[in-house]
Amino acid sequence: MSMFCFQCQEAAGGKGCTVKGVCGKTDVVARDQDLLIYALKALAWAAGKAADSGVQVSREVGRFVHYGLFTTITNANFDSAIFENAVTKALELRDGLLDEARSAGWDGNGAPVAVTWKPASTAEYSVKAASVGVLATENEDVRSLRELITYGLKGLAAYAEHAEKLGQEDDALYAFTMKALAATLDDSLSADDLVALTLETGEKGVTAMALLDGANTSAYGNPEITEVNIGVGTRPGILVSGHDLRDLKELLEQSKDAGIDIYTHSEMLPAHYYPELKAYPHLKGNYGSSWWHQREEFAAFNGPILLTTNCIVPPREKDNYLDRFFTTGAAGFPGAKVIANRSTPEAPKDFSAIIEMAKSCPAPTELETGSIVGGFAHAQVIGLADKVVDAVKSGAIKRFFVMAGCDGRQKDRNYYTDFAKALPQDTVILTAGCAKYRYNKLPLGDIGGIPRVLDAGQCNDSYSLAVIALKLKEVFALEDINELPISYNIAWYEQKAVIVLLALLFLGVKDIHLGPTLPAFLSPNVAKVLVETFGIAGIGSVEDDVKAFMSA
Ligand code: SF4
Ligand code: SF3
Repeated sequence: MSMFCFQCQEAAGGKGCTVKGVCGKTDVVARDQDLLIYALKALAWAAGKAADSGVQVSREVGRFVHYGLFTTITNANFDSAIFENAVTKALELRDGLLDEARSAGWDGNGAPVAVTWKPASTAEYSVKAASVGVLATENEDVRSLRELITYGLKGLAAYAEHAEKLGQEDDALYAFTMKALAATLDDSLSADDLVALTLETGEKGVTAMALLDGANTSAYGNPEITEVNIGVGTRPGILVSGHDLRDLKELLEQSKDAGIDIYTHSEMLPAHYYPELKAYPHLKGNYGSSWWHQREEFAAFNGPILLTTNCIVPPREKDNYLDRFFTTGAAGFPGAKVIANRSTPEAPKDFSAIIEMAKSCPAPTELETGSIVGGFAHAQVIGLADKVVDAVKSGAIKRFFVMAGCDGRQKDRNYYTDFAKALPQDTVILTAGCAKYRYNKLPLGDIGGIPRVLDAGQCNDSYSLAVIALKLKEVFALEDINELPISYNIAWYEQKAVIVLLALLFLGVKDIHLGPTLPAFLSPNVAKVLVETFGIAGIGSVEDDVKAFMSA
């Protein structure tokens, strides 16, 4: 075994990747990531100790921890050099905080091994990295809970980082991330303590998603119903993927007179729903489908591609687009061109290199024509509340299905397309995240003008779906969110979906079905707790599941 990773739904054999990631992560990068997580935990512990000693821990530390966690999300970053630099910085910050804690009176006792580890050179990183991965925790239930918390924190960190880029921060989130990371080093915590911390992670996940929702909507307006073109124009274009709306906004601004068009891919589709973004006439449309279709779709796009976050499918030598593949922020791939980070929080990034390249490229090859409709985030849906409530009262809408989450490349994900097709005509799908690509181009029709697929936006906009559910609970004067005619059939892939799941559990949502497979990182006992306490279940056959949901 040259690595071990089981953080995503595509973990090899449903157990874990041990030689090379199914995602394309090498054993070297896997170990780099293990070491970075270890160093971040040590940093978090040191920050806690410093704070307990009365030291003011700067926001810089919280920002760095969130950035570091974000880089280790599945498919975000494949660049060893980035991880090595981040480990060095984490250790420097750790040691600075420990010094401050000592000066403030800490006696230096009680530090776990991660906090006392001092490599003489970066060459020692690889030796250490081999011994600090997830399997270093021997008890499988403790390991399972520690990883569940860590993966939830990765998702939380990603959302908080996007909000930070838009100038919205919450010190309580930084403090929580550090408390929870440090807790994963604490051998004195019981399984019950860790279960409680898991739920608290869900609570803070709601806070992070709300923070990001506020950041996005205050910067770009409330998403509104929008028809998005899925065809192409005749001008060259830049294709933007990932979740970072500020990157897109700055690129739109800098390219508006360049004679090129900007297209979105995968999780960037919901950018079209924001008034301030769709106001740019050269935001031309959405090209292609979800993240895992990248190789074919990027090849056909003909122009430069910008990955602002996960999910990256590693380009191969034979792929013709490596020389027009750009990353920025937490995303990275060795050999890709990099758009440098902001020199100050206010200064825009400089997109001139990618814009210049686009000008000399051919226009995108047409993949399809037509349009899709989205923009059903909370403000828009609540604006339609009367119509929706009437449709429920009259029986025109019998049930809503929350089908948020991720897409992935496994064949059994056809389940979600078949499920959407098999749902009765008097049901409506509420979606967010790239899971939508399994059914957002199907002719599913509408119910009295309400489309049968309501897309709220990116995976973090699952928050919108929770706000909508809470609003309906209020309108129908119900005691419990679970009394609503809403079923949850969620698809997951990476760790942002983990925080979405934990957030829904914190909000009291029961009987969530999670697929296409349950996480490999859930030990049988931890899975049992989730099943018995929250009614979490996997998926079965489309026919059985539709029947069971409709009779719930
Ligand atoms: Fe395997 Fe997923 Fe880890 Fe990649 S992120 S190495 S596919 S478990
Ligand atoms: Fe998709 Fe990666 Fe998760 Fe953001 S882009 S939902 S998989």
